Amino acid sequence: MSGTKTMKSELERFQLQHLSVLNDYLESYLSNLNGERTLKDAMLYSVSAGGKRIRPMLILAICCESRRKIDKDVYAVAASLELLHTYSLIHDDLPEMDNDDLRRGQLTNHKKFGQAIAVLAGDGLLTTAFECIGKTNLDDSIKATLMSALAKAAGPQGMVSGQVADIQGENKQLTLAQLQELHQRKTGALIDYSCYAGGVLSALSAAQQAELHQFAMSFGLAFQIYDDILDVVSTEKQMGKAVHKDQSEHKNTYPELMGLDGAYRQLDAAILKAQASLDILEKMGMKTELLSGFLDYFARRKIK
Ligand code: GRG
Repeated sequence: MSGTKTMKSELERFQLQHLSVLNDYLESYLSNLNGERTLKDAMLYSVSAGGKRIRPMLILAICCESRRKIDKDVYAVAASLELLHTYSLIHDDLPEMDNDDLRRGQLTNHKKFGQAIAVLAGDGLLTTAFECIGKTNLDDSIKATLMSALAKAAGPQGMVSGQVADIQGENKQLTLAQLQELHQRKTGALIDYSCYAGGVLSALSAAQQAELHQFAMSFGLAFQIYDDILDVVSTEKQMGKAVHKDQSEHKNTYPELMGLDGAYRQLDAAILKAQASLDILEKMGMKTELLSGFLDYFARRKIK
């Protein structure tokens, strides 16, 4: 394997190549919908507000590492995931949920458009995500596989249940096992779907998919722990959203449960586990430089 610096620049080069195409795809897809102007504006507002695009980039990266051509259908599947993820952020920010004013460095959707339109913009993004997959030229069996997996990851067996567990867990001390289960659903399920979808599009073997799933679980866990840590150690300007909320709202987080040092240790362990899965995938014939570069996302982990 090459050194971290090369791996990172490889991912940066990859992002440079694909990010603007993905963003153009998202904007033109939403702009061309035959719907109410205000609704489309609200959907476009949050999708175009920035965002790291980690989930769609995982799909594109897995296709590239598996030597699957990144064509319009791959962009469509990647874009559909970003549409759905953006819905979850809009609804998460609502007063009845996390009640946030800022997201991606801009006013949250309901602050800009009002609560009713924000709920409907989220509904619109969630539903059109599936239409976006349906419109591809992929085989019907692949479309059905992707749609079922996305519905499972995002719905009551995944993210929605995670969100419910999060709300019901407020002001209660969860055990580490309960916290892990909550995070696996709320954050991990969509990251797992990203890897699965990349694998389906690339026609990976069952063994490769199984190891990619292990990578996704570790990466998703690291992602959530890091998000919890950033809430403690970073500023609103750095994050583009309110910080230090978890403690004041008695949320269940890694730093709350085991202190900042304990959270950093868990983060390091999850990163090592993710890298170990990549080493196995490499032995199975997949390239892994780009996926390894995703682990550099946690490079700021020594901020204290
Ligand atoms: C409303 C059903 C429903 C679910 C909401 C996504 C979510 C579930 C809640 C967001 C709360 C949160 C901060 C979760 C931690 C990890 C996470 C999903 C962060 C946001 O994702 P990023 O960092 O955001 O990829 P960007 O803006 O870069 O896309």
